[in-house]
Amino acid sequence: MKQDPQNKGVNEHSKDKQLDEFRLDNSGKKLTTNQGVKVSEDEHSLKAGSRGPTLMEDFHFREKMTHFDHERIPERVVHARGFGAHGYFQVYESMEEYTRAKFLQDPSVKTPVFVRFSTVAGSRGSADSVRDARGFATKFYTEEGNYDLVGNNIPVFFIQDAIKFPDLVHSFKPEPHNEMPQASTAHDTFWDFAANNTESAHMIMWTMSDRAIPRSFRMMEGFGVHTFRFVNEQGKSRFVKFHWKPVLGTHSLVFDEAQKLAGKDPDFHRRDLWEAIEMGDYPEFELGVQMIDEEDEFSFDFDILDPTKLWPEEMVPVKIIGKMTLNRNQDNVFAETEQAAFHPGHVVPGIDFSNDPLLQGRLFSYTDTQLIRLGGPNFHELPINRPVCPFHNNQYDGYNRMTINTGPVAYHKNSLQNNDPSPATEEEGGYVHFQEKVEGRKVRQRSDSFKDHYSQAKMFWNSMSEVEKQHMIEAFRFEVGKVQNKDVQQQVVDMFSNVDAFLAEQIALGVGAKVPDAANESQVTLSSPALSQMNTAKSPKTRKIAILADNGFNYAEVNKVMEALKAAGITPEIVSKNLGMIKGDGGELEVKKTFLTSHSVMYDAVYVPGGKESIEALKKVPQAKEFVSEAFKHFKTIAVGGEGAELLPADAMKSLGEEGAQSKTFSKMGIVASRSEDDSSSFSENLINTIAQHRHWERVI
Ligand code: HDD
Repeated sequence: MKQDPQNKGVNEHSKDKQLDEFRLDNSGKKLTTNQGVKVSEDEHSLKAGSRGPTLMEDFHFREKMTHFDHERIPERVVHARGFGAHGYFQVYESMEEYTRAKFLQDPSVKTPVFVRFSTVAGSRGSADSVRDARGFATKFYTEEGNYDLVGNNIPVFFIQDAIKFPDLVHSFKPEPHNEMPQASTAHDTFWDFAANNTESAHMIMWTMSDRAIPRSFRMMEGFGVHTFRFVNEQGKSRFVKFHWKPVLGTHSLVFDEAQKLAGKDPDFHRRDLWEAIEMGDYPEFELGVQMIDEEDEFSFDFDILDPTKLWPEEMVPVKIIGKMTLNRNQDNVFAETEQAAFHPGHVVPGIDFSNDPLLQGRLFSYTDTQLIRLGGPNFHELPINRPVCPFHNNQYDGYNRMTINTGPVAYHKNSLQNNDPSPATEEEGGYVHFQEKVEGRKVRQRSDSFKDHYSQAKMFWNSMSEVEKQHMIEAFRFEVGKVQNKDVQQQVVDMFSNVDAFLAEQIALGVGAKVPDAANESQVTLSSPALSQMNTAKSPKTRKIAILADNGFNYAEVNKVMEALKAAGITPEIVSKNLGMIKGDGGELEVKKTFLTSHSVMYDAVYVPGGKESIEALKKVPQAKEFVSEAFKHFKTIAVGGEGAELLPADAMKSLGEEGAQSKTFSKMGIVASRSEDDSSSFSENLINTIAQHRHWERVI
């Protein structure tokens, strides 16, 4: 690969270094106006007498108030609520055979990235844990310019043509007459849209699945959704789909938990991301690509340009090509997360577009939306959006222009400046669009090959485990159950009878609709094991466990278990009635949260250590019992040491049966118990392995 000497040297720190030029630290500084004049007083406006009117000449008051009055910018029309983090991307081995993109060539290069995760439907202040797709937008600051991979955690989309995007969004946003409901598709207009635009069936299957309630941004997949192109140095093109695979595996909340979290901690996902990075548990995602040769464009029973279709991984394997590590929290959410402007049209040489009609429309929409949101055409100059390589062109002026372009020439071609800035040849790194041959009549039509709306929806259903299917049925019943219009409910049930008769019947029973004719269901038997979260990677790392204790707890036991948990990368937190220190026999520990400031839904597991006095105290606190029973209900790991078993809810004892009541030590259905002193190391080991399982669906609830 030829290197452009001008741009050489992009590394992991390039963006951070650039951002540093814009950082402003107020500590130890005197207060000034925006003009730099020191302010002598900031408590009182300038008045004619201490009880008199405020004077117009008070420039400090005027400036302070005016700035405040203009502090808000429009939130994103979709994906308004989001949170970002910095990091870097590194390719595992050169992808030269497939693409000329320089950031995919050299395994020693760390390309800086900024990622913004988001929900789609809710306003900027809405809750993190709602049922929704999640945005997963990555800006790679490469030596050849910014490359944005603007994807979701779901590999398909609701619609096939961008012209329907405003309709889709109007249907899922709060209804215009009463602005309800917030951040939810559980209302008439969305399901009316769905039933009348049946191409949405496949993505709805995903949004009704556990994928739409992720445990963490760190534990969800990302997908570029569309088919793009890789183009190599020789000009050979291949169709490509992009995947992000979380190293920690893909895990979800349960719906009841997600709903409670929306109230208990609306910032659950951003807090989780922030804290993980602060603690050095850097989120990692591997980048995968699926590639299809040009010659095989028509070899599949779906159209590869149709964004409502995925390429089953078992059919087109995902080649893992590199890893992204998020290792730095942002300094200022407005300046970075809020002002970040992503665009699927921000590509670099070696990455090109396909004719997917959804992608084609997106290529218009993203710049257009930044013009209103960020107030003009110079948003590329905002620190977070600046490329780390130089940029030169004749696009001058406009609101908030920051560069000072020198000289009289702002046009091409010119002789006054030797034609500079001059276009680069392909060899010099100039972007040359792939020369796809296209011909056709101007028509407002969709290809017949986009007409199958149900086969992959059925494949998704076939791929789910029984537990996942049950969750989907409940999600459908919840969402469609909130629809007021009976007709719409029936239409939805009828629509999904084209997917699966049992699913449609279950929705119908739940919402009191007519059970449709089973004859319509899709006959597809294909399944894709990669779609089930049951088959994901499992790890105890970065999980959080609450330790419920009070004075008199078994210090030796807790200490030993805590050490083992920490060594396994699990974060234990003591939860008790009051903050401060609690005393055990042999030592004391600090309480991090109380039953008021925390809740079972904020943890992956709960552990109640032994200690007679401690357990007696906990038994008197209703929230302590609720903590454990909620953990049981949400299929989480529960550990009890010694007398701690007395806090196990009746349901747990019932499902444990005889064994639970009798044996001293066991690990069953996600409940780990130790009633003897001498088995504490196997207890810790069992506990760690049990936490790694994420949830324990074998429990009867
Ligand atoms: Fe979009 C934002 C992802 C279809 C128009 N979109 C936005 C964001 C993500 C996506 C992750 C937030 C970026 C950020 O964090 O700032 N959008 C998708 C995916 C789609 C998709 C994966 C389908 C495959 N989007 C789509 C279509 C259109 C848009 C068809 C319009 C034709 N999307 C927008 C937008 C937004 C946006 C209105 C709102 C804020 C922004 O762009 O910057 O232009």
